[in-house]
Amino acid sequence: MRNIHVNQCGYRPWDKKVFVCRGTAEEFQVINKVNNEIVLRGKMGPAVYDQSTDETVVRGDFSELKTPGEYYISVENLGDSFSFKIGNNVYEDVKDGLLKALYMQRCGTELVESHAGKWSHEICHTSKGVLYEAPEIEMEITGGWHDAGDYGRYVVPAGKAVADLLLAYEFFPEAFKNEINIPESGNNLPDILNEAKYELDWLFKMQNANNGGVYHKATTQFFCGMIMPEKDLAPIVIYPISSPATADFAATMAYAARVYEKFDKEYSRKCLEAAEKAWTWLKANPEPVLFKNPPNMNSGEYGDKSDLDERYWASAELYKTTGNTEYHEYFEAAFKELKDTNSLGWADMAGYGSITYLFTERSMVDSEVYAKVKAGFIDKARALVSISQKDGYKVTRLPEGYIWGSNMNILNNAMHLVIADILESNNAFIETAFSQWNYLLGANSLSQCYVTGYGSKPIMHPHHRPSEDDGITEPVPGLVSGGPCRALLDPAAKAHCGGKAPAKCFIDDAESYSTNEIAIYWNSPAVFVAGFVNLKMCEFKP
Ligand code: G3I
Ligand code: 9MR
Ligand code: ZN
Repeated sequence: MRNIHVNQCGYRPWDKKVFVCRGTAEEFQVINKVNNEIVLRGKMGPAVYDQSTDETVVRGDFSELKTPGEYYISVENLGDSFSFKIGNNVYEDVKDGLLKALYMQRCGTELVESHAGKWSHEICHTSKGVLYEAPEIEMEITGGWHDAGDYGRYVVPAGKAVADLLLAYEFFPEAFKNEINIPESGNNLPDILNEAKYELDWLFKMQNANNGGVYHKATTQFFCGMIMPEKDLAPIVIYPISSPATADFAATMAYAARVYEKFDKEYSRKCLEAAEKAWTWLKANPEPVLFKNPPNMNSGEYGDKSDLDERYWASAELYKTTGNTEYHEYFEAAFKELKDTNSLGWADMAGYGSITYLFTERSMVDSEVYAKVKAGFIDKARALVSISQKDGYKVTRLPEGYIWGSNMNILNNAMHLVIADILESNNAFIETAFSQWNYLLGANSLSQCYVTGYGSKPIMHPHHRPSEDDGITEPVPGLVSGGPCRALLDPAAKAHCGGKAPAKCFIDDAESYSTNEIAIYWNSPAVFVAGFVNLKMCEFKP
């Protein structure tokens, strides 16, 4: 077991470079991997107790070392770290891989070898879906991404995943110039928008053409076994319309209408029309229509307690896109009612509404409301910094924050911090965002790189059906694992993680869906953060 934890994808020459060490020590050495020469000696910081891992840790800072090369860190009595690179482009491959992983989740299409390499597979889920409430009615609903390790397709998490990609593109267009070898590469759209469009094209099909409401999900009745998608032939059921799904849809489509406008006016118009139609349904259904799994079935629920945050987000997007004051009025009223206006989780989407409002042309917004939204956003960023400063690994989560999909929450926090810095420049925001990135890629107490296919100790056994059944040793690359979940919610976690500290309740085992599944909306905030860390020094300061 390693004691010295680094970002296994490396560090850029100009960045602050921090590593974490379990145990106590006074000094560290950075050693050139090629000739084993010591290139830097440094002093460790003070020992701190980390609650989330129940460890005493020390941290070292080797920012001084800027020369590109391959190195490792060595500490007397505690051993060596994995080796890592210093270089300008150390995060480029992982950024492309994180985005490409969404292509690998595509449903209703063959993944051909020229794009998918050895992870190619046949076309899947081509049958029509039947309406849960009226099984005699069939609908064509092929396409979109498989949600996660399962093959369900759910509107709610799709909204978050697409929004993250659109934000990544809007904030960091320079970082997404590479073609990532998907079927559409080389057309007039950047690949990040090509990939998002694959999901948007499916989302259209989930809208009821008559009333504008959006069906919650399209899944088989029960999760299938660990089989390839083309072998999953059970009928696909389209579950009822819900208001969170409809509002997420309205928001996503209204947002897409803006982003695709300059590339394809017709598509943009279609997105806006669908968004407004969904809003019409929401107006006709002012009370929440929340989804709960009916009995005798077990695909993901994506249930919610409230839809106000989703409606708030939808109103922000529709207002920014159309300038129609009806949406502005809704937004202002919802802002007053909401308790949390900053979350970026799949069930708590208000943060997306706030971000959109904060980046709406100043002449369109109400300056008082704007100031309040902004103050709340910045306060949250400060609170995240303060949590991170007390954490041994600089994570922005308290011990109780290691829940199912904790890595998404950590990446969402990094997103929040990056955006907060754009609104109000603050080095602590950027440093803390970087610490979350470092954590994801190995600077954690398990020295685990939580992405498949990258780093020295990548995830090898995600709860991901294709990776389990394709007969290939390496899992599909670029997938973000959910990460530690203290609640031990699956048999493998119960068997292996009992008694462990929260941030250590993780097992790289395909059985452990509560700690080691993958999901499109865990990749998507990673794509955003990867966009940010791929900018050249200071490029992100507007
Ligand atoms: O929010 C509460 C928190 O307040 C509480 O302290 C904590 C204690 O455990 O629980 C938190 O709720 C958890 C919730 O996720 C947070 O988002 C629930 O316990 C936990 O069961 C729930 O897990 C969700 C899981 O589905 C089970 O429903 C995950 O968020 C969600 O990402 C996951 O999604 C699944 C789909 O259903 C099916 N497809 C795969 C996908 C990924 O695993
Ligand atoms: O594979 C399923 C995964 O996507 C879900 O997140 C998880 C919890 O809902 O359930 C997984 O499926 C398991 C099912 O719930 C129980 N039988 C075993 C299934 C896969 O191992
Ligand atoms: Zn499929």
